[in-house]
This record gives sequence, C-alpha cells and structure tokens, in this order.
Amino acid sequence: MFTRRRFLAGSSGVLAMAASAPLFAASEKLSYKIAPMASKAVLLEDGGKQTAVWAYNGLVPGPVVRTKKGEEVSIEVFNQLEHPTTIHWHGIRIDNAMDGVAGLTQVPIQPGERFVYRFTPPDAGTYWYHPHNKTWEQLARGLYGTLIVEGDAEEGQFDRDYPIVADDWRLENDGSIHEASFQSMHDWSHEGRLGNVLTLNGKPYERLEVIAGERVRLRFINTSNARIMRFSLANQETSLIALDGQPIPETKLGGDGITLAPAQRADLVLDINGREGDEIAILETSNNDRLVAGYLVCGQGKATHSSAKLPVTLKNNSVPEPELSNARVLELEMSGGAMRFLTSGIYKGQKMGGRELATKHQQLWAFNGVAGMPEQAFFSARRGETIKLKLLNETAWPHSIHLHGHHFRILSRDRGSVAMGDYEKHAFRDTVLLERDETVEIAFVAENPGKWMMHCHMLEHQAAGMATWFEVL
Ligand SMILES: [Cu+2]
Repeated sequence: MFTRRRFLAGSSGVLAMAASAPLFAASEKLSYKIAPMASKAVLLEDGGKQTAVWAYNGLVPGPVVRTKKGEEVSIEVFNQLEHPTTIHWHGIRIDNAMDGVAGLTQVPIQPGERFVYRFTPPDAGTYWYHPHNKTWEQLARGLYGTLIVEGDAEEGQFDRDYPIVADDWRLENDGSIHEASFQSMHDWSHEGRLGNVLTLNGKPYERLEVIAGERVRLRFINTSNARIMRFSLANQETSLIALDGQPIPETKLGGDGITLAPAQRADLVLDINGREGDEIAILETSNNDRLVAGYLVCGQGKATHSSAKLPVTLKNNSVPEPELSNARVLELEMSGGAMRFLTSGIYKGQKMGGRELATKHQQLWAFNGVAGMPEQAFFSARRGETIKLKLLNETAWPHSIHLHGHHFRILSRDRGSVAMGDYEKHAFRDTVLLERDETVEIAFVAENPGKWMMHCHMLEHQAAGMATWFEVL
C-alpha cells in the first residue's frame, strides 16, 4: 500500500529556490556540464530532515536541459560518484553511440572520468535523462532530469512552461533512503520497489506561480522506479497536447486525468481559471483517493497573453509512419514474476531451472523465455523496415515497455485498460503500459541504425530479467 506521508502547507522555500536554479553556463562548444555526485535534498515537509541522495549537479531533479530541434547539443558528464554511470536521453531518436546504455552502446563512465554526449534531437517535445547502469538503484537515489526540446511552433503560445517531475521515494522516518529494499526479491518479483513519499520537482509540496487567465503548459514526467501515477488539476479544464514528447490533437482530459506509467510523459495545457490568491491543486489519484501533490498558485498581476483562447498547435515531428501492409510481425511474450514464477529459462545462453535463475542470478522474469540481456539480438531489422510487435503480457503484473531510439504507434489493446483514453490512438509513444494479461500491438519503422534496448521501465523488472535488444542494420 501507498502510505504516503501527508504534510501541512508551508514549505522549504530556500532550498526550493536553489533546486530550480540552472547551474550551467551556455557556451558555443559545450552546452551543458552535468556532474552526478553525492548530495543532500529536503524531501520531507518537515524541512529539518535531509536525505542523502545522488544528484546531477547536486540537484533533484538535475538541471533542465533545454535545447532546440535540429540543433546539436553537447553535454559533458563528469562522474563525481564512486560508482560507474552513464546517461540515457530517454525518448530521443538519437545516434546509437550516444544512447548511454552500459554494456550495449558504451562502457560506463568510471568515477572521476568524463564523457561528452553530442546529439541533434530530431523531435521537439518533453524528454528526460537518467543513468542506464544499475538504473534501479541510481535513479531511485535521485539521478534524473528534464530534457526539453523546443520546436519553432511553440513560440508565444504559452505564458508559462513548467516541467513537473514526479518521483516516488522510499524513505525511512528520519528521511534517509530505505536501503534494505534495494535488492528485495519480494519487490523485484511483484510491482517493483514502490515508495512512500511523492515529490514533484524534488519537493514534498511544489508551488508554481501562475496568473489568472494565463495559458500554462505543464510537462508531467513520471521518473519513479515502478509506480503508475495519475494526475489531474482540481476544478480546471485541462487538455492533453502531447504524449512521450510527440504532439497529439488537443484532447480535453476527463475527470480521471492522465495515467503515466514509469518513464512516460504527458504535456497538459490549461487556461488558468481563478483569482489572485487561489491555489489550484495538482492531484495524484492512482490510489483512488485525491492526494494533493502540489499547487499552482495564482499570483498578482494581469495575464498579458492575447491568443489564449485559440487552439494550441504543436507541429508534428517527422516520425515515420509504419507501413502495416509490409510489416514484419514478431511476438514478445512476457512471463514470470510472483504468482506465475518461471519454471525454467535461458540466462546468458544457458538453460536452467526457475529456482536457479532466481537464487543464483536474481532473474525472475523473461522475454520469450530468456531472462536478462540475450547475447543475440531479439531481431535484426533492415533500415526502413516496419516492425509490428505483439506484446503478450502473460504475467499477473502490469509492465511499462520502453523501446530505445524509436517511437511507435499503438495499434490495439485487448483490454482497453488502465484509464488509457482514445487519445492514445493518435500518439507516437516510446513507452507503453500493459495491464496484467493484456496483449498490445505496436508498430514502428526501424529507421535508426544501431543496437537498441527494449525493456520494462519498472526498473526492478528490468534488472530481474525483462530486458532485450534489437538491431537495425
Ligand atoms: Cu515490468
């Protein structure tokens, strides 16, 4: 159960300011410098308690990386941790060598070493970055940040543009990170490591300033290890304009709000309906109760925006449309986990029993009978080939399946499921949520050469077997 601590309003203003200040200086050659390091954060409303975290430039979340579609960005990562790490730029159709997957696309950055990531994002939208080495631990300790790619169509359409980075921390009463659960095979075989403290932008109660009448863009990002979240704005007409970075036709959000599986993003827009002094609650409702996670606070002043009643128009990116008539059809069957434990499976090329997989190798889940990264690619595609993937969730748990380097269409779901609305039919996504026993068909053009991971973004499931890769030649 989610026993989130509830706190009274009134907050840690000073630290909150520091956490949102950019720490980097732009220069022509190197746009950003990011250093993962040990740091401290105030995650509990009782501001006297600090949490020892790992954080980019000491901040949770890390600095917002803001760049432009079609323009090269270079980011130097200086590893100040005592552990090897990498950075993965989640959702970017990136050059394979820059994808940041330890063991597949690069060797991890050793303590004290530097690595420069250089890429030209082809798509505008809301993305994020995080380690791809022992991700289940490094992300849970605070390593994540927002990556915004600006397009040309956004200019002047929004008065405010706020990332809302949601995380689900598992903390002790004294504020320290709950260490014992990090390799809990119970958690790994169930939903993953769930937390007990919800933060937005690293704060127990985020407060974002708005002015009545303004048009505000909110970029929700679920960075939690395993928790499926659901967000809405209290008493405000809100529209969805993008999923996983890619624009969709503007769609009014129903009362259920928007469901976000781990790693998914949603861009919402609203014209602030309120008066000076009003507080608009940001609600998290995945547990079917309305938890206040933060507020939009109506400040003084007058909205200056003149086009606020016009429809929002985000330009579509150039993600290629799958050609279904020529598609190659493949199946990915997910198995294992609590209640349906593996009886056998292949691990690093060797067939073994379920008990040996679990006790010797901490492998509890499998894709097509293989636990963990296979030596051979799941499939090799010709560049430009359309791949139709039938994802069969034969487990008793939901999963959040992420494809690297590509965005895909969702063709069908056999359970309708998870409060996903019709809007998903118009989306290109990089991460898809499957309910227990659900089958989902996706399709994409394998257009980006290289070796690409495909895994469950419930990070304990990934660590315990739900990971594979494919190759585009
Ligand atoms: Cu999973």
